[in-house]
Amino acid sequence: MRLVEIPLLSPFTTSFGTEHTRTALTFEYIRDSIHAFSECVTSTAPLYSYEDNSTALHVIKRHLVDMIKDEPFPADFVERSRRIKGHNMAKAALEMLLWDLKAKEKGVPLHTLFGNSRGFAEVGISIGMAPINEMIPNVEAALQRGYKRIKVKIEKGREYEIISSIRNRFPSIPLSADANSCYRLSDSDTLKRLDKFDLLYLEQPLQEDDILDHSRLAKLIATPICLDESITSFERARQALETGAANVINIKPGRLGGLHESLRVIRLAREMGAHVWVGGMLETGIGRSFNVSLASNNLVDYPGDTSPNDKYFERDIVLNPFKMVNGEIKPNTGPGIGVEIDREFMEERTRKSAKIL
Ligand code: OSB
Ligand code: MG
Repeated sequence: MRLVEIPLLSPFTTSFGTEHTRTALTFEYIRDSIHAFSECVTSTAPLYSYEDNSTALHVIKRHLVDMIKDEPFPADFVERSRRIKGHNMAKAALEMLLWDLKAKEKGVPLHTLFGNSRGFAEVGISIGMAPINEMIPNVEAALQRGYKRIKVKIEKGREYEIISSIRNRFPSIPLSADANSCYRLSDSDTLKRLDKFDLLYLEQPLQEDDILDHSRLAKLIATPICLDESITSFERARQALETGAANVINIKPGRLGGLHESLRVIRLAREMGAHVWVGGMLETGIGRSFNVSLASNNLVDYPGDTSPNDKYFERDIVLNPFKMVNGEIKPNTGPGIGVEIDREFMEERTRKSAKIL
């Protein structure tokens, strides 16, 4: 285990706060000549969900790490760890470590293990909040770089200003907004005023645990609803889709406890006529590579938040960052997640490390 701290190129502001650095809990599993890696998507504070780096490390060390001693398949680890309640991000860190291990054992790139690979991911951008005279040039620059969809963060009180300004300046771009759960059902009139801006979807308007009110909101506004924070399992996804709370799902393997559950949700959503895309949590090159592999799956039908590494960091802990060409990123060709670790930089940015198995 290593806790690495990498400065973000620019601060990232959402309705729950501003991030200046990515403090990532990373894992390396070594057996013979194989080195498998993973990254936990938690951060220093429980602002996106209840987990943070400390709770994740605690749960991993105390309750989960022994379950990977015999190198189970990811699906078996998911079964074993089910009796530990919640803590999906902690579980996902080990589940993904096992996926990388299995792919490296076979000597194949991770995305090929999922079946149905398109060979590339379609890429959109998530733009943080800032004064509107900074957000407009950020959108412009993203369009010039070839991003296929622009998502902007909004918060209560600024939604109309942000969306109307961007829509007026760019009348026909694929545009969405992410509220990170800052509204209540009683704000439906405020959200209804966004109907005329033809957003692809409004992401996570209401509380994380509120499928019921999302299904009510969906009937009150014309903009489709995409759920992120709320979708913590296959069953939650089924409930959201059955009740009409969402018809778009942001798939984050960390939030769902791993890639196995993510693939199940992707299949379910598409069978039920909904749309899916792969999100991000400001991951370093390690976590990013898992996301790009998953986003390359043919069933993923909307562009995701898997930007190239240089959107986030001046220098990342990998030597082979992703390049975006025409709004597309290809998964690495090496075995597993295919990242080459920048050992020197990783060492320099390590704040804490320990052998935990
Ligand atoms: O809600 O999708 C989100 C980042 C951190 C936590 C939550 C979210 C995000 C993003 C950025 O939107 C996605 C990315 O570029 O990694
Ligand atoms: Mg989101």
